[in-house]
Amino acid sequence: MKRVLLSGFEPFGGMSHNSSWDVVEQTAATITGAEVHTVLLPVEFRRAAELLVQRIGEVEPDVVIAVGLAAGTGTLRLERVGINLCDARIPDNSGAQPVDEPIDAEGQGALFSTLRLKAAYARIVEEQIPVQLSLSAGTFVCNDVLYSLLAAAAYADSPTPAGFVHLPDLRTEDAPLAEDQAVRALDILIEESLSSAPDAALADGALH
Ligand code: PCA
Repeated sequence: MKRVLLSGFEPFGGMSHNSSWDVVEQTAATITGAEVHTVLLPVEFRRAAELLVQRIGEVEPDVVIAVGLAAGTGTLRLERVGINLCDARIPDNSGAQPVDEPIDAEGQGALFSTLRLKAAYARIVEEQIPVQLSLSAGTFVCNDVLYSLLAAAAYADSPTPAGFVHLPDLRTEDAPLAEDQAVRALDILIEESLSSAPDAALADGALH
């Protein structure tokens, strides 16, 4: 059976929960087509990425999907790109607040998700789950994890498909989607990304 590694985050920014971990746990409990491993990451620059990369070494997954919370957004966001920049508007959970620092001084400016995002996007839309392809995971810890994950996954002996999904806060009264819809979307993304076929060539790019 194929192995999948999912990560979620601890709460941060004064919140008491983080929907990313709810959804990761629920996905791991319900999925049947793959062996799902999980890791809960601290909201800390560097350390979160290091822990995820360490877990990749232990699990040797066929696909890695990191999940994070983007409170205040109205859709699931399939992140296409991680950028080599830390610029924190608030301190992370250890008090660190890097401003305009590279993640890797020697690294490339940006790295792209290697999940089959467009194929998954089309199927998630078909199921009427609010979703968008996103060109920025921000410059906080989630972007640090995405960039570092893509760098690690790319330099492995056999590159592992890897990427990131941002979720709205699913525990608010006016949450734009239900937890089981987020789980279903993640399930679709896993299924698509375990396929070795090239991504679907859909004209879904952003005009601006
Ligand atoms: N969201 C933050 C970090 C942890 C999380 O769940 C972010 O978007 O960077």
